[in-house]
Amino acid sequence: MLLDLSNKKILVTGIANNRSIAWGIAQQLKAAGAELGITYLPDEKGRFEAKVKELTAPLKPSLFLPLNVQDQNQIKEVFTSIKEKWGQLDGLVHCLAFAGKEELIGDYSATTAEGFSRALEISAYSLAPLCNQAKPLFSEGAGVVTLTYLGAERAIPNYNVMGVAKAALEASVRYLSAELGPERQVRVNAISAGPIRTLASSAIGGILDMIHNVEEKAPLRRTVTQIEVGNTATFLLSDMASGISGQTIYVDAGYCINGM
Ligand code: IMJ
Repeated sequence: MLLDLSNKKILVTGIANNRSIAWGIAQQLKAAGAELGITYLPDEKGRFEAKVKELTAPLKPSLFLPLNVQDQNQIKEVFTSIKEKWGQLDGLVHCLAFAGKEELIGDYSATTAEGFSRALEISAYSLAPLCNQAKPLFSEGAGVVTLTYLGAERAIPNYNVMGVAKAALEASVRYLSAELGPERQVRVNAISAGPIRTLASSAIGGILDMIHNVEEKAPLRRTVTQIEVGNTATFLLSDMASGISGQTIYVDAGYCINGM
């Protein structure tokens, strides 16, 4: 085994279906020997719960919990369960984002205050309260990984308020890194993934053009897979990455180095 995560207990958020980047991450963490906790977004019909439960069953998660980050009580309950079951936490994987469909098309200047607040609350702010609750449980050398996108630093068509949210998320990674590092060597990093066909991207106009553009122009002349992002997350949560914190690591087939 290239990377050893045995004896590490890691919470993975943001699995919606078998195309989720969080699913690629969970599979690779498990392959490296980690013990997993999985969260799902609770909805009235329990659709995500059933789907995510079936999908993740082969990974034998020792915790399977509802988590809507807009509900502070659910955040608290997740970490109460972790404290009871594990007593500590070695890794936290944050793969949560949401903006209203109408916010992801057309003019950025048309973003409403409510749309802006919701996108930033779910996609950026949520990392802070999760880290805050996890803080007393983090073991020496524990790691936090979140997902970002190039739209945080470049104006990418239609990414709009999500770009602003990802910029806030990347800045949060630096502030959380500064906060969590000193006491117990906890590291916080972001992975900037290239475009992948997922639930979060399939609904978006122009995603296929974006993918074709990457296939033509990225140094590797292809897109990346959820598994490749999963391998990088596994590395970042392993002791092999003990000197890396506060960074945005690009897993994008080299796309972002291009001038045009
Ligand atoms: C999203 C919007 C516009 C352009 C986009 C994307 N490109 C890529 C994405 C070029 C790659 C996917 N991405 C990086 C995201 O962060 C997506 C977040 C997202 C997607 C949806 C779709 C369905 C919905 N709300 C969403 N909120 C966030 O209702």
